[in-house]
Amino acid sequence: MNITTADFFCSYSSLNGLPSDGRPEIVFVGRSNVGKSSLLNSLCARRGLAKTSSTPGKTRLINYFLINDNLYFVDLPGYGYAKVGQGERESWGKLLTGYIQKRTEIALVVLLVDSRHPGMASDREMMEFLDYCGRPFGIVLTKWDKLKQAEKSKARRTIESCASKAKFIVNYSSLSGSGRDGLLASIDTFSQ
Ligand SMILES: Nc1nc2c(ncn2[C@@H]2O[C@H](COP(=O)(O)OP(=O)(O)OP(=O)(O)O)[C@@H](O)[C@H]2O)c(=O)[nH]1
Ligand SMILES: [Mg+2]
Repeated sequence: MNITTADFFCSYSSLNGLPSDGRPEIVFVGRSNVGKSSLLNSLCARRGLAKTSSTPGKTRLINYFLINDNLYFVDLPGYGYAKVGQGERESWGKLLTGYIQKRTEIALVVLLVDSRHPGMASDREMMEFLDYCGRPFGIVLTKWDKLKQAEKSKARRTIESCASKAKFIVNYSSLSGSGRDGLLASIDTFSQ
């Protein structure tokens, strides 16, 4: 898949009013600060398209990006951020699970897992939930550039042992763009 155009489309704070044009949606989910927005910018080769931050909890809305005029990349708020209040966390949780459960346009969920902490309970729960909802999902191990060689092998073994339902597992560095071609090819397969 070759991305020729990538534009911010719209942000939504609820499931009401999401686009109804039937374009397939590729959704990026994962813990807060795992690198979802950075991955999106790296894939689209557009720095600053999605807002990133070293502080968790940056993305607070459902953000739609129109890709090549024929599909959407969707950037979601992260889960597992302890510092937001309980009420806010619950409302994000409901938005996230409601979106994944109800949105029939979802063609693929890309679940981002921090390669330094593979196999966390919250990520395993998300995999179970995606499977329960019948959503095809693949895994991206983020921040791959931060790992030493021995850690890389260990991270792969750990994620492979707990992600048997994943359609693919890609090691990714948004800094260098390594993993980009492989991930774009996988996305292509699911967005037809
Ligand atoms: N070294 C390295 N840093 C990364 C990579 N991807 C993301 N980061 C950094 O991780 C931090 C969080 O990145 P974001 O893309 O904002 O994470 P997010 O998942 O969108 O976070 P929320 O919107 O808060 O849920 C930023 O400081 C990024 O620069 C990567 O591949 N390598
Ligand atoms: Mg974000």
